[in-house]
Amino acid sequence: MPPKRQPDQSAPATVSATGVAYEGPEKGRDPRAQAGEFLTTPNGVRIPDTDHSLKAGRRGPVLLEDFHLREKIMHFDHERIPERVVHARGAGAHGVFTAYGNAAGVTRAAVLAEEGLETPVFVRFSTVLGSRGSADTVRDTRGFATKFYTKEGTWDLVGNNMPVFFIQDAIKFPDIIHAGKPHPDREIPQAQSAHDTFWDFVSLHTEATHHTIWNMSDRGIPRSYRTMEGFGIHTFRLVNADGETSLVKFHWKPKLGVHSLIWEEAQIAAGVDPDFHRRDLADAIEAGAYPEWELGVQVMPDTDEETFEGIDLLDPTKIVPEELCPVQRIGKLVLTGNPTNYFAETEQVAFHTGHLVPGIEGTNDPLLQGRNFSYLDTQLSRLGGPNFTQIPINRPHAPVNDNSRDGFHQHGIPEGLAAYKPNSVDDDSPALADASQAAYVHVPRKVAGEVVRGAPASFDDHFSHAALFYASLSADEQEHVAEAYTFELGKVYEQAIKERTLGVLAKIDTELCRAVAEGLGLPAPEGTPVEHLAPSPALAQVTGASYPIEGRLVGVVAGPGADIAGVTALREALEAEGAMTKLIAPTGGELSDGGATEVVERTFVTARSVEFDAVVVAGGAPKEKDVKSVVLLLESYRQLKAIGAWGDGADVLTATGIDVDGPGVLTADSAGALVGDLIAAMGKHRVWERAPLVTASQVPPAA
Ligand code: HDE
Repeated sequence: MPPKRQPDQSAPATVSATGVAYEGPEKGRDPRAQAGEFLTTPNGVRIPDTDHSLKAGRRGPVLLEDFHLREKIMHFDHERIPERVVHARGAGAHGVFTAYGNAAGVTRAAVLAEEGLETPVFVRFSTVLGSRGSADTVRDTRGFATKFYTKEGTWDLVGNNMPVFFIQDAIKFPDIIHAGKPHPDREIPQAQSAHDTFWDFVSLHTEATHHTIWNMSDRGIPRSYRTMEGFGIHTFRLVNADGETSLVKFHWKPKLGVHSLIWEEAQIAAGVDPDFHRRDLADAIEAGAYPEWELGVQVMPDTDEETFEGIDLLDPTKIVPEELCPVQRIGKLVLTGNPTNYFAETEQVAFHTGHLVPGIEGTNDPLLQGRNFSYLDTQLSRLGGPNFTQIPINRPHAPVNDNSRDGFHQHGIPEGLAAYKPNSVDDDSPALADASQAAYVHVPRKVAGEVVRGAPASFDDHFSHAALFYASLSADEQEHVAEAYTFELGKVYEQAIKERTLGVLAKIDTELCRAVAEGLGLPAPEGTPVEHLAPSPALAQVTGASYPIEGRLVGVVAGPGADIAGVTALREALEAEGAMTKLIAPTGGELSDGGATEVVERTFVTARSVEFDAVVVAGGAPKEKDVKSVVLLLESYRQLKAIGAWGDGADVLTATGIDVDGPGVLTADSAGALVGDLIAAMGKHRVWERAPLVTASQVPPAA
């Protein structure tokens, strides 16, 4: 038992951070929220006037004794904390993870092994390169970090939406990040990889090739955080109740499928809605379209070589194709709640690869080993001291009894005298647990070898998995990869960097190299493609499969005189599928056709194609061509969205220049007759058949 307080000892009263009794939400209010009806100082003194400083006379100097002025300004001056060095831009959500129980054979961790066990979680999605205020939709890797508040302690799975990383050893992290961040002289470009230093580094440091081609693929511009896969990247070691170990890779599989933006959308959204992904996540949760993923594991034998089918499991630039080792689904994550306060939760959450629970261990992957140092270290400067696990969003949901004391922002009031072990004055409390009492006992591992700065020979293969990835993509996706390289390298000034990168592409795929070289106006080096494993269909995302349309957004163009009853019918039918609509009209207000009334949520001024997954023109919509609605429709058509119209709404499409018989252009007599086809088309995410008609490729076709 923990030591008891001595009879002569008192401690501060148990009041919350905002001065009210800490005994759980009272009358529906959280005691940590601001309390009382009056404006006060941080010490609870009520304030009669917060608009004027205390002065010696109305025209006189301000007095130093104005404690309200000084407290107010002092706090404001210190509102910002250092942003994350990487992954500064993010969005978070609360949720629940439920274990299926089928992982009990491979791990003793209750969070994964105990059938039906529900564990609360907080997830933070992020971009990597940009600052806190940068745009969501830039081409970049996305972070996918999950904090599981398990009953055996906190477990963080700090992953990305891509299964590999730029570097094989943590010691290179400052190099890749310095190369990717804005140039140090002018601090541009923000949140971009399309600049000289990034391509300089990745073309010289060719172990980055595999991660770079993922960034250049559609995975670099996700449609939504809800439509991304997640990966633990490193190989982890799971330990079961009998002490048996396996090597595993973690995967998050989104219920809605893996979908991306089109590059044009990503660029427009960065301007017209820089909060695109943040808004999408929050709106979906608010609408009850709770984002869902299944957690999967690839389970591989724990052998001395730490390889699987010849693939080095300690090399974070390599994948294990799902066709060679299937992903077994072991639990479900559902995000059910938006944060109440961005700073308190999403900004202050602190993840750490060393936050592990019994049954889950790391491996000797040199990237993971370095991360285990970095994440603790960074919180010291970011969160101002060693007590960051006491911040509400970081608090474990398991009892804590460590012998750590003091430090900045200590919120605990530890009792007893002996913050050391062994002790006799507090009966040797706290006790040590053994494995049967859920202690974290590391699996004994042999470590031997010479002290060297070096890597195993298998780490020298920098190209075969990049080539495997490219060969596994659909034709549409391959074209996007060629366009992305052409765009990014087109922004590079130094010719030598472009040429060196073409040399890298020549090793991946001859046609890819040719297309990019032609787009850049440079000669293509001779193709020297490396051998690779058989293509892995699981890596492609344009597959023809259909997915639920939960959280998708349909723009409905209407105006005075339109069929508003039809708009209502369409909205209700889509809402029944978990999708949402926004009514677009020339001006704001409400539209009514005598019976039904609908609120206009976007005007021709505020609507833009990128916001919508499909655009539908209502019967009776205005026929005079407003240039902004023409842009909306033409952009949506070019971005391969489903386009629909009912009644004489089809005339608006025709007047805009959209062929009503073209692929993915749906017309019907009434809204009700349109909805089925619309849902089916949106379930495919894009009208890929339209691509050859509209996507003016930056890359010239093969001669
Ligand atoms: Fe991170 N990384 N990282 N990283 N990382 C951080 O931690 C670091 C790496 C990832 O939403 C930092 O709290 C090093 C791989 C995510 O709060 C920092 C290395 C992967 C997040 C840090 C890596 C990641 C971070 C910055 C090379 C995918 C955001 C602030 C060894 C598996 C977490 C912070 C959040 C954040 C260091 C490489 C994912 C500086 C040294 C590989 C999702 O500690």
